[in-house]
Formats: sequence, structure tokens, C-alpha cells
Amino acid sequence: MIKLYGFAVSNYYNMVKLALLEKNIPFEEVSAMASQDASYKAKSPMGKVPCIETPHGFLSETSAILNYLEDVHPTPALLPADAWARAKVREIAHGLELYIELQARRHFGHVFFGGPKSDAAVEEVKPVVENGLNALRQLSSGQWICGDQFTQADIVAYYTFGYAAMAMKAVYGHDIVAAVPGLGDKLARIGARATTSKVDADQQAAMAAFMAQKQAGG
Ligand SMILES: N[C@@H](CCC(=O)N[C@@H](CS)C(=O)NCC(=O)O)C(=O)O
Repeated sequence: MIKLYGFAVSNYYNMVKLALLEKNIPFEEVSAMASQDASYKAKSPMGKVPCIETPHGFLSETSAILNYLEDVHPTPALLPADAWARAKVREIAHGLELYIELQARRHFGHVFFGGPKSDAAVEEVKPVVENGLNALRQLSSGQWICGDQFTQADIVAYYTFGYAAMAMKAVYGHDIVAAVPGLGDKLARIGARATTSKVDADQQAAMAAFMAQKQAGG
């Protein structure tokens, strides 16, 4: 059985978890924190969360994991059958990661963990995210993020905007969901799925436990 390493507060972890649930793949969750320890890096070479353990060995990087799951469990499909349509899903998902998630993430330390605000990040992040939002506005069509099929693009979008929207609002007062027409409805549609509700409930419980531990000085 596949083992999913990480923790439920992590948005990347939740992308993989949602894909596993959507595909009805049995899996076991193994609690693990991101770490530069050699023992964890043997599993996830950059020390990041998540990674999965498969019969073949360990695999890290969320997009690689999503595509592996698609290859070994093609149904229910999270990518369209047509090669061009698959590429368009990946185009959106990759853009979301590079130009929205990784940019907004530069503010996470400050917004979520009370760390210092970086002047360089304040200046540099906004224009890249604006470009990312313009790209999404241009590429997204249909009732889901990429067309009329629920795909990897929905999974990546949902767990990208969850934290990125909070961070961008906190730093710039900018509502990046409202900035893309129809995006709020699409995210609500994704969030209403039974699978997503399960992942979100686990995320909220993990977040509450994390905050309680922090307040207790842990
Ligand atoms: N490129 C990685 C990013 C994963 C990532 O950044 N995970 C966060 C937790 S949400 C993490 O491990 N952060 C700790 C670190 O960057 O050292 C992926 O696609 O899986």
C-alpha cells in the first residue's frame, strides 16, 4: 500500500492526498515534518513534504507524484485522455505553482508564523502574481479550472489559493480570487466535493493542534 509522508497542514501534502482519495487508491498516512536530516532526505531528497513510499521506492515533488499516480491508476482520470488537453491542464498547474504558490509562499513566514516581513518580497511578489493571475484568466475556461473535467489543475488550484489568497490579502489587501472572474465559484465547487471536505477537515484539525502546541510554547 502507498504511504503518504507529511502533515495535513501542508498544502502540497493535501494535493497528493486529494488525488489519492479521488482515485480511490488505498494509502496510509505517515506523520513526517520537512527536515534536512539525512534519514528524511533519503526519502525526500530536498527534505520537503510530501513524499510517497511505493513498492518501487520513495518519490517526492508533488507534480511528479500526481503524474505517477495517474500512470499507475489511470481511472478515475485526473487528466484528459487527449494529449493536447492533458498538456493544457499541466500548463495551468505548473503556472499556478511557479507564479502564484511559490511567490505567495515568500510571505508565509511573516503572515502565518510571525516572522519578519521581507521588503524585497513585498516588492517582487506582486507583479509576478499579477502575471500569474492574468495567465489563469486567459487559460481557465469551463466549469472546472481547465475545461469541463475535474483534473489535477483543480487540485493544484484549490490548495494553492487556500494559503496564497490569505497571504496576498494580509500583505497587500489584495483579493486574488476575486481578481479572476469565476474563480471563486470554481474553488467553491472543488471544495464541495466529499473528498476535498475530508482533506479540509483533517487540515483544520491539524491546524488547530499546531496552533495549540505553538501557544503552549511547543
Ligand atoms: N516542490 C515541492 C514543494 C513542497 C513544499 O514546499 N512543501 C513544504 C510544506 S507545504 C515544505 O516541505 N517546506 C519545508 C521546506 O521547504 O524546507 C513539491 O512540489 O512537493
